[in-house]
Amino acid sequence: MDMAKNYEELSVDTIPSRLGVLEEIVTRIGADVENWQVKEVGDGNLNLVFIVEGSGGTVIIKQALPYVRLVGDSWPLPLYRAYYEHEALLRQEERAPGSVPEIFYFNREQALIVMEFLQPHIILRGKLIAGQRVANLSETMGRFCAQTAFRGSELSMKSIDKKADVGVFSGNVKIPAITEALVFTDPYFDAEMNQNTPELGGFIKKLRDNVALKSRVQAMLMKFASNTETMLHGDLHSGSIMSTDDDSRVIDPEFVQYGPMGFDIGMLTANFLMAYFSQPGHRDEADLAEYQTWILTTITEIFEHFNAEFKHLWKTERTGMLYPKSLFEDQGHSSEAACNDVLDHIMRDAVSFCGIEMHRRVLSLAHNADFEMIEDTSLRASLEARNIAMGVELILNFETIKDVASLTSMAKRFNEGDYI
Ligand code: SR1
Ligand code: MG
Repeated sequence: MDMAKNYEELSVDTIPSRLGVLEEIVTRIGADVENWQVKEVGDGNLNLVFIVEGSGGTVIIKQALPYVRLVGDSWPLPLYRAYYEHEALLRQEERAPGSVPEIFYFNREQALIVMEFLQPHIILRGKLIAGQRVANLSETMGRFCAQTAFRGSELSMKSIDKKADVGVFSGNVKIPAITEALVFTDPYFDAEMNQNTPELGGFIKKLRDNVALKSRVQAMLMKFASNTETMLHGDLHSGSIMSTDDDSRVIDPEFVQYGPMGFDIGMLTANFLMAYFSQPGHRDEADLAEYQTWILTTITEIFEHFNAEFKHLWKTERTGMLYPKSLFEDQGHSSEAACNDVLDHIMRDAVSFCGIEMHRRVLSLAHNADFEMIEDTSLRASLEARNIAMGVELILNFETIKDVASLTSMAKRFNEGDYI
């Protein structure tokens, strides 16, 4: 492990004395360090997160722990992930301006990032569970996915820069290894850390006996591990988005790596679908259908914005070695069909990654609150079963999902089904 020798875990008590000497921080919070109010608010699986409020303002301090917080020090995890997260945030701001929090300070040895306190933003997942709508969400997320996918690829970047960047992030090995195991592998056998709602028992056995399914998931893992199309967020779920009623920002890219363009939008879609399937556990019949429709509309619009932005960038920023204008426009040939092919390829991958993420969040470690908060386990299991069943269909029949309309009508069909 890369445990830096001077690394020291921050605490509510030590933050004022340790960080109150730093100009970059004092200018954001105020020099009256003795009056700083510090709270630890981390509710994620890995890190410490503090809100520090002073007379001059408020900031967020995120510090990586040398182990997985969810599990404890029996699972060590390198601190270097904070370095990659910081590098990812810089690139995301460049590629999708305004989409991530502003960074005020970074310390590699202490694995800490001091950043903008987003207010009154809260984690999107909480809003989806509470049945709240977020205006502009689909536009923000569709554009974020398209801009980071396009501008982080050799459609846009010079090959020499993109290859060097792949090299930069290739050191982030232990973090993708979590995804490789928890997302792509553990759900499909009786892995040690797996958890599931007990009533799903027999249904899961059937899934784990499906050899064609496991094989197809492994093919997607091969793609995830070997393909460097673009820089991914790597963990784009509704807990990695903070929203108000009309503004959303993307946080927490420590799972960054170069990978397939369909990965982020596929993971994101899965998390909206899990919000969709879990709704009967959170609301009455009175507003259930309308809210579920809003979620499906959001998915539809994310893809519409993604496609529109991608096509726009294709026309205006295609400066890399892929699909060069010298081969198309300069020869008097349209590249529109080629762009549509690339979008089809992204859609196919996204659909498969979506199905896999739908499985891991109910079968492996690190479940989603969307389902976990449903106390009645037989209701929870019946809703999770719809989600699992749709995941299987997405993974095995990805080629039949040519557009987002097929995806949302499939979701409606599975939402009516009884699978256990
Ligand atoms: C052990 S880490 C579990 C999960 O938390 C992160 O948010 C990622 O989703 C990871 O898979
Ligand atoms: Mg996270």
